[in-house]
Formats: sequence, C-alpha cells, structure tokens
Amino acid sequence: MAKIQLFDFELSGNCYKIRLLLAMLGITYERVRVDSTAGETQTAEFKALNPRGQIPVLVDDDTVIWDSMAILVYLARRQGDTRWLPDDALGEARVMQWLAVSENELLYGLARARVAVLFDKPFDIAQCHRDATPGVNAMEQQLSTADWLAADHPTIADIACYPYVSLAEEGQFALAPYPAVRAWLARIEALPGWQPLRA
Ligand SMILES: N[C@@H](CCC(=O)N[C@@H](CS)C(=O)NCC(=O)O)C(=O)O
Repeated sequence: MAKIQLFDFELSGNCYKIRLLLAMLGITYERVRVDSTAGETQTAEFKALNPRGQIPVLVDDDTVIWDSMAILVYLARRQGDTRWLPDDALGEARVMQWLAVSENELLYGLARARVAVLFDKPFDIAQCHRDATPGVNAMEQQLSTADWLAADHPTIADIACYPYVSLAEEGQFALAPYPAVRAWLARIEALPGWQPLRA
C-alpha cells in the first residue's frame, strides 16, 4: 500500500485543506510537523522537498507534490472518480475558478489578516480586508442560489475555500454580512470526515 506523508503545521489553513480532503476520502497518512512560524520551511533540507519553502507538501511513495491547490487536484484525481473534481470542460473550469479565489483574495486577504493578528506579521489588516472582500462577495453571490461553489455537490473548490473563510474572524474579518457563506460553512462542517483545524 502507498505510504502518504503530509508535511504539515496544525495552524496552517493551507495544510488544513489537505487534512480535510484526506479525511473525507478516508485516506490514512502520516503527519510530519513543520513549524512554518519558526523558520522550519526555510532549511536546505525542507527546500529540497519544496524549493518555495512552504507547506503543505505531500509525499506519495516517491512522488513529491507541493502547493495546496496542486495537492487537492492530485488527491481528487488519484481517487479515480470525478466526485471531487469533474472532468468535463465546464465542470473542471468551475472548480478552477474557485481555486483561483482561494489562492488570491482568500490567501492575500483573509490568510494574511489572520497571520497579522495571530503572529504579529507586518501586514496592513485593513488592506487585507479590502483585498479579501471581492472574493468573499463572489462567494456570497454564488451561495445565495446554490449549496456548493462549483457543482451540485461538494468539490475541491469548497475544500480550498473553506479554511480561511472559516478562520476569517481570527483575522478580524466579520462574517456577519455574509449569511449564505455562513450557511455554507455549516454545510461543510456536516460532511462526513470534517474535522476542526485544531483536531
Ligand atoms: N500557495 C501556497 C501557499 C502556501 C503557504 O503560504 N504556506 C505557508 C503556511 S500557511 C508557509 O509555508 N509559509 C512559510 C514561508 O513562506 O516561509 C499553497 O497553497 O500551498
């Protein structure tokens, strides 16, 4: 049986995406703790795995994959069905559209505001909130008429966007004006395999 390792830090929303999908797929794996707040992603040894010096990194036997978006795509496809990532042109594009939001507005807006608050990083929190707003607005619009972001069932689009939205208030970004987004968070939290960040 393949041995899967996740290079992971418990407070990282990017790593949380991968832990969620692995749990929802029922895949067992080993967690290797890398404290990104203590410089452990910047060692020569770690950069041999990911030259960008970032977690998450997934190792599947001899195959190394870095970047949460790439890892989500890999795990969804590795499963051998199209449940989490449709393979028709429009279905796949709809998922990619939300993966782009997760890596732009949510990462440079919500995630940065959170690290500014939790780890005292020098990001301008008000600017982060302005950067996040178009992405969260787009989610609210989509989820006002649909249960899920990209299809009529959960996909990796939902998994990619969930962590930093669910943790938005740790970065002082209020979710009160976003009722459809809050209802979607509750739907994700009811999925089999869901676990909290600090599990
Ligand atoms: N686009 C990357 C972003 C990964 C990322 O920013 N990881 C953070 C932890 S959440 C990290 O490793 N930061 C350490 C550093 O940049 O030195 C992904 O989605 O995997």
